Amino acid sequence: MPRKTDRSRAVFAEAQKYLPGGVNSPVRSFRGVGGDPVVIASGSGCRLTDIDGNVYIDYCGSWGPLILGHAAPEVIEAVREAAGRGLSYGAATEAEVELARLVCDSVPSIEMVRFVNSGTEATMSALRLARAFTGRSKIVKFEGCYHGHADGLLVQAGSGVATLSLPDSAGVPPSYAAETLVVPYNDVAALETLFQQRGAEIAAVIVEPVAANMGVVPPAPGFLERLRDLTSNAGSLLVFDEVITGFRVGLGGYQALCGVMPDLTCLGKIVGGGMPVGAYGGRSEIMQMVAPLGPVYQAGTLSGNPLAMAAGLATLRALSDPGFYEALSAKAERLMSGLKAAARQAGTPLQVNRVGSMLTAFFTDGPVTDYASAKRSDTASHARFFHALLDHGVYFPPSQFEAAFISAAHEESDIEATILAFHDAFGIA
Ligand code: HOZ
Repeated sequence: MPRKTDRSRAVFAEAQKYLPGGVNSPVRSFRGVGGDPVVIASGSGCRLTDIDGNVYIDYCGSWGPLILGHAAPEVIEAVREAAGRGLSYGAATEAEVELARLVCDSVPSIEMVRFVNSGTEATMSALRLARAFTGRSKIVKFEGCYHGHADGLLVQAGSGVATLSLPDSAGVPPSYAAETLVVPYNDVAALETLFQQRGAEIAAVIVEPVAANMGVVPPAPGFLERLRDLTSNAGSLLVFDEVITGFRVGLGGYQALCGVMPDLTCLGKIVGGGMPVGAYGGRSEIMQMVAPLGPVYQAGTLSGNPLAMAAGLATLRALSDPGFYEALSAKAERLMSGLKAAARQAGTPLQVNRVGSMLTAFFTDGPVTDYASAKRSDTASHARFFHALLDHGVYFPPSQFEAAFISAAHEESDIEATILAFHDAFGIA
């Protein structure tokens, strides 16, 4: 039976009168896959329900934060309890100290942390700090990595910018963009050349230690280690953007897995348990330059918001359950092998990149190791696959250049049901 979409379509038509593109964040508009977006009524566990009553097994997970699934009872209860005591004070709270302690205890390189309201704020502020600390202005980023939408970081960016095939953003003064130097991800030779030529000008290199905004692309062996050496030798800071990988691949983020310690780390998504939160932190010596201790100004009315801190605390506490990450990875591995087997049986060229509980299926026959190879993916095939999954009750991120996420709320039976949907989507049922 075809899905009912009347109400979603009507609401989206109305949305387009008032919201640019009908959305508050571009990739939600389905422009990368065509068709009208599904308008969501509610989420529970691993399922989303749209306003027409269709139910989907969800692998978008609000783009990463919902590692415990939708409306996880312990998170909702914590937020309810906090809300009963007021929504915001714009003043110090105990909860923000508890969450800060938990972050510093969990993420190896973070000695001090500042909470902000989004990943964009975290990266923007971390780079201001890096510039102040080094007294230099150039920033290095990698093609296809996405670090939020601050001016100067929207240069060859991934995520929605890649989904919409925008070269870069309009409205960024060329003088800002000129402060950003761009290198292909995983390209050690290009990095070495850049540092040889301009090392003394570079304040910081910002990198997603596992790229996830061009789809999931793991770092090549030795890439992050070499990056650490080059930045240390040049007196530049290394900034890990762990907005996606933080608390996703393990309690200590990807740095704890790979053993490469950045100077600064940016967090978001899971640290806020589904509420709007970002954070940046690192060595005390650097963090002490942030106002009011030091001269780097950064502030926010809702920073450290009590509801957000409550959601973050409840989420992070659940992650230390023994075997939590192993169970997530096992489910992701099963999903990936089912997906690969279905594609093989259908004769569809497909590469699946997976790190822990995040994965991307690229419709291409060559390995995907950087932005250039990610862009070789056949986005028309991806779009057909996405819509076929939707029709079979599975919601994947509506873009080729994003990660799918498995949560603790996905049961084995949900994974098996999804694999059946893959068979249907590839026409081999
Ligand atoms: N930049 C987010 C994904 N990497 C998209 C956020 C959203 O549209 O909600």
